[in-house]
Amino acid sequence: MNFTRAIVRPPSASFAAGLSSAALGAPDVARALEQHARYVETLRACGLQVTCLTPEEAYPDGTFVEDAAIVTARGAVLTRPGASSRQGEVQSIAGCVRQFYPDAAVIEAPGTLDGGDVCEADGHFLIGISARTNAQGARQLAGHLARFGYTSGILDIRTNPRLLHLKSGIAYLGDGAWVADGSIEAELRSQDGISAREVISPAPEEAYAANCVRINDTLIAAAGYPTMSAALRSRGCRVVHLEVSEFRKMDGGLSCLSLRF
Ligand code: CIR
Repeated sequence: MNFTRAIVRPPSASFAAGLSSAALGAPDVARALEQHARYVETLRACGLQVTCLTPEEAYPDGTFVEDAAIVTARGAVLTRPGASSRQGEVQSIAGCVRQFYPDAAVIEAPGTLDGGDVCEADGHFLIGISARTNAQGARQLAGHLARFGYTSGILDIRTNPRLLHLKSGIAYLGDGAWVADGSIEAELRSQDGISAREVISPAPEEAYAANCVRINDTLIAAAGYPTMSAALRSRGCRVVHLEVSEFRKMDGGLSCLSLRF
């Protein structure tokens, strides 16, 4: 998909009160705002028109906008995040999503779904069942995607302690190339409906760098993971590295910070 737009929301003053299992200490909100500003500049430099929502103190995790909606070339779905503290984020972003997708579908209770568990590869969607996304949510999303004319497949990552979300461990780079954490590579390769002709697997100490984002001809990757950077660069595509240390402290990464469409 060629992206022309993105939706983002800078972190709010309450950012440090969000959910985290990272045990890396509290994030510095001022530094997070700077890192977010560089992220937005990079999206703009990739040619995207960026809609920047107002930070909301009521939702410390609200900067991770990717979890609140699935946006595709053919339609959108507003999610129902698995963490109850995050469910209000959907209402808060719905008006903006509906400006671009007036008919956006919704995930309904008892289904739960986080956008971080959804990875598109050339019109096929991998949906992770995780601590946040349940089977009903995954099934509802698969139904909406089928209506849009897309196919999908489900991966169960509940027993994988390394992954909060599916996209904590995989990223699609295009042309059958993936990044995949070693703990999920075999399962990825065995999925029907995708081509995995090349899989880059980060070294265990660089596992966080698996979460990268392709925006048209540019790959945005986390700064500070040299082996992964070398592997991405060797593919010949343009790679931009961004510091996201403060988002990592809150279990978030590059993909979670935007909705791209
Ligand atoms: C959370 O635990 O929900 C947030 N602190 C981090 C969400 C990161 N989102 C993502 O990976 N898609």
